[in-house]
Amino acid sequence: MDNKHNTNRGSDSAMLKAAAEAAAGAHYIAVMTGAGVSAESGIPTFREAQTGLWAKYDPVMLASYEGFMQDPENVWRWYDMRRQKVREARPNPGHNAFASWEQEWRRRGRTFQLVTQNIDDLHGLAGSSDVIELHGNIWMVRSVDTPHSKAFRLDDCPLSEIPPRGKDEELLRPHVVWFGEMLDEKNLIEAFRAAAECDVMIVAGTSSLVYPAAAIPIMAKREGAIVIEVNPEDTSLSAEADYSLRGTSGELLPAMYEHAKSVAD
Ligand code: BJW
Repeated sequence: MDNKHNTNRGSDSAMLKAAAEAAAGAHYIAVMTGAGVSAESGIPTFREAQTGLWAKYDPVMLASYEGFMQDPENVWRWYDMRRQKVREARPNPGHNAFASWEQEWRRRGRTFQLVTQNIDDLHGLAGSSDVIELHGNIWMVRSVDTPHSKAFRLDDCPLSEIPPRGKDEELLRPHVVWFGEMLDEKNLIEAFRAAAECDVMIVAGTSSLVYPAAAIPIMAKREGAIVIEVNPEDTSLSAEADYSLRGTSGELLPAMYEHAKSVAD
């Protein structure tokens, strides 16, 4: 596909309407979200210079198996803090727009598939019913020692023991994907399938720096989909996207959804 829309970077309402009209014609919309979509719910992102988690904490120590095995208590204290923030958080208008969009597209007999890198479950809480969680879920845990151990939900928040242990006193770890770890194969296949089959992919609130998630919109584009990015900042995807809308997801996604709904046939 050519890059004819690629000069469409910015925040004016004509551009937003053009992107919404492209989405309105889609029989299959796929979505990829990242930490920025939850920023307006009070959850910090990772890579923002002042406020991002990686500005304050070392990713190798907190988001790798090696860091966890070196100091499980330290890693669990960090996850316990984040679990408490997530527990207090509520979905924002960006999450709500995607939930309404899914419902509306299904009502019209069309397909809407949401893929997220977020572990906070806020899309589910907003009402999205079919969410592929590429990097896991902050409420799920599993035994660190037993390969392929079954994950289960741990609601205790704040945690009453750090690090938490299972029934047989085994050490538990968050059921999330750390650097150097494989993503769940079934989730990854489904996400790439959505990229191959969709007509439009909306990419919101991600720096598009972390792989393999960042390859999913690129694949959608190569397979002929129109890619719409929503982000206040330029990212490594912006040059590839057909429309790169500058603004927050809480502000732009409801407006884009409302316009797409009003013009969809
Ligand atoms: C707003 C906003 C508002 C703000 N509205 N927007 C190929 C090439 C290069 C490297 C690799 C590669 N393949 C693998 C790698 C290595 C690595 C990787 O990608 N490293 C890069 C950093 C270079 N990948 C992996 O290790 C992955 N595993 C893997 O590939 O396995 C195979 C393998 C194994 C062994 C060897 C080799 C290969 C696993 C990656 C797991 C990532 N895990 C984390 C932690 C999850 C658990 C947790 O949360 O605790 O996932 S790291 C962190 O980054 C988290 C996020 O999901 C992920 C992405 O971040 P995201 O969502 O994009 O957030 P930010 O902060 O980066 O961006 C926020 C954006 O929002 C910004 O753009 C803002 O502007 C915007 N924003 N407010 C809208 N209101």
